[in-house]
Amino acid sequence: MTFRWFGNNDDTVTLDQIRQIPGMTGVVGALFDIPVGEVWPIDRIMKLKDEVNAEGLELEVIESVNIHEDIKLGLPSRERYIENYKQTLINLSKAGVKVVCYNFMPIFDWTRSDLAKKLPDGSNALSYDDDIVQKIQPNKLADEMEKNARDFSLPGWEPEKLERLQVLFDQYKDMDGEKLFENLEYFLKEIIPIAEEYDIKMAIHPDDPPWSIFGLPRIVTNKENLDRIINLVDSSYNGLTLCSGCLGADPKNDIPDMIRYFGSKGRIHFAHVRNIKIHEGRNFDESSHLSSDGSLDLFEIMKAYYDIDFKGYIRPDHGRMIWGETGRPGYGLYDRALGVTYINGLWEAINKMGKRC
Ligand code: DNO
Repeated sequence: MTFRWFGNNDDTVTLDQIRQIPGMTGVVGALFDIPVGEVWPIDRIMKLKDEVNAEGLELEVIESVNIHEDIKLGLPSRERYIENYKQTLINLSKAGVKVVCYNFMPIFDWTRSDLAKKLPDGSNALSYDDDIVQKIQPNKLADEMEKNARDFSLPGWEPEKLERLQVLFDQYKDMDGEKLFENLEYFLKEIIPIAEEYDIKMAIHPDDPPWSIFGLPRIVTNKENLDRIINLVDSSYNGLTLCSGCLGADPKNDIPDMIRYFGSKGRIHFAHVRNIKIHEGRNFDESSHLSSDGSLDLFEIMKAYYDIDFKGYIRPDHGRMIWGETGRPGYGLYDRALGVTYINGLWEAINKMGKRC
């Protein structure tokens, strides 16, 4: 069981608090200040590892080593960024990292229309309203996300990228899903041999939300495409971060079925477990983890992980802000800690009651 942590200078949650969450064994971290595309220096990685280890926690999962846009665009300059990526993987392996989560979303990472929507119980949560997102100018949405991020820089929404939005949109003008698949294949064919050699499992994160926004293609969206991705390079090192909340935003995605399917192939290396409440159309709020609060059945999800005898890393995903907590949107302490306890409770009950099917 792991918990995402943004580092001493950029998180309201401390390692000390994290290790007091029952059942917690590790932190999911990253070097957030290294510009996308540059090599992560070994001494910085070791420093982070030492900090985490000093609190009795492991640092075996990195989320994310982000992919430079030139790789997604398939530009000739991708070669340099791919070489840097390989070196980063080698450096991470020297620090004992086992899984690297990454995504392949053009320009934008996860997208929400409201970072603090007030829910009926007085808590607030991340929320997505497709009518707003599809109508707003991308730079306006980016400005609003930045403004509402409470002075935290949101991963995937790096200011240097947002400054170049127009240029990036022009570069993506002729990009479609097929070309993006080709560029992902090129990247994986370069990276996976290194991942194998250095024993680092690559775990692609689904697109959030799992459909096209602002006319940009998105391909990590459903079972068929995930299957295609793991077959681009047929290696167990080419695997998935199975994020229930991202994929679950599309009701056509049957999450327990996907867990069984990809899990039985040994391709799920990292499980993100969270719930969402889907409203009309493509609108949803991030609810608490509890099944009855959202649209996903967390019992069925954990049962599927049990059935595949899941041995990978898991973390609660985003949480609401509750009990007056303020902090990084989606990443407060309390609701995520409740999520951990609930996930662990489900697991214990399933384990003690259960027979695998
Ligand atoms: C948002 C996260 C994403 C995720 C990346 C993985 O909170 O789920 O930013 O870390 O997409 O590369």
